[in-house]
Amino acid sequence: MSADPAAAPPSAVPAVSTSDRGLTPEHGLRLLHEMLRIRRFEEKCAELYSAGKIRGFLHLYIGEEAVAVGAMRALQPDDAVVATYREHGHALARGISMDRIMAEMYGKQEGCSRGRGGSMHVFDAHTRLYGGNAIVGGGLPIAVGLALADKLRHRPHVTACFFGDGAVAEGEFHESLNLAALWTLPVVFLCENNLYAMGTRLERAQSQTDLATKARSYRIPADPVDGMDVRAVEEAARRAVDAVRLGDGPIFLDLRTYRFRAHSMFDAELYRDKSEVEQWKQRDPIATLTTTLKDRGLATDELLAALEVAVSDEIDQAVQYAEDGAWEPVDDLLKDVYTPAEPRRGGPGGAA
Ligand SMILES: Cc1ncc(C[n+]2csc(CCOP(=O)(O)OP(=O)(O)O)c2C)c(N)n1
Repeated sequence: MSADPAAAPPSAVPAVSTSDRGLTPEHGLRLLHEMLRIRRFEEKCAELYSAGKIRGFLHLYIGEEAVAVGAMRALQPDDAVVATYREHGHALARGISMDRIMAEMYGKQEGCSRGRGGSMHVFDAHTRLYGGNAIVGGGLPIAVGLALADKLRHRPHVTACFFGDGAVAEGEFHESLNLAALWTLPVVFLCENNLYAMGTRLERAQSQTDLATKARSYRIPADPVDGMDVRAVEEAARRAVDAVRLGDGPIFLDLRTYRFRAHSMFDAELYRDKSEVEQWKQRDPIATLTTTLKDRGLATDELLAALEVAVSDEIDQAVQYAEDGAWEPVDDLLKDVYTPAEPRRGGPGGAA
């Protein structure tokens, strides 16, 4: 693999680094717990996929946990979230129960999308998590629409829009950033820049690989952030969310991260060297935070072991919940597919 600047681990980028700032044990352990829940949940999902319990597509977020966990901490319960098909972590960090997410993975009707969405379409109106979207870039106009609605109704909410670096190649990205800036909409654009769109490396598809520059061309303030450092993400997201809530328009964060696993369960990973993956694993956000907590005497081995046990118990319970769940009855399959027909205005076949 070439030694271009984009290939360097994010220690080379001007990141907001917070690792030496005041970190309480409660806060640190909470961040670690959230990231561990995502990591172990997805490891279990990979296992269940091989066992044929989870079917369809499965895209793992392993390696990128600091982004969802750090960013989600900056949001209020009434804020809106839009994510991609790699969204299990966002759903967990947003507070949707692991039981309902696992049931969704199984396709059971107890799932948060009633089993109709599966891995790529985790949705929960209650927490304002508006998906999960299989279409690359598809979440961006939805986020702009949500923010427009909030603005028109004078609601003080922010929309957090997560998307991958691959989405910047889509027209929707440009249309969305343009309108969000033009109409001063309350959106935080969170680009999960893991350098690859499936097997296509950023610089193979983009003439401008500095994504913040793209955002700035729409007069949107934009910064790169170390996406492997959960505290840096949290701090950058908090600053962005607070500023956006004041009403000055959107902000863009280029979160430099890396996925440790394949793009999906069908990917031989012929486009990147194992050594590159290993290099990024040195910056594993979970290992990094664990070391910080231990070095500063904020967590003991016993405490960390107890955290693992708690996560493992939660996963066991979620799997049981999904196993015990029900399939949607065949008679209901067309329910909610179409809206009920309304009588035509102007009589049969008449014009409106
Ligand atoms: C509009 C559209 N084009 C192509 C695809 C096929 N596709 C699925 S995932 C993907 C790569 C997207 O990469 P990125 O946005 O960087 O997100 P990541 O998978 O790295 O999280 C592509 C091209 C799609 N789902 N939607």
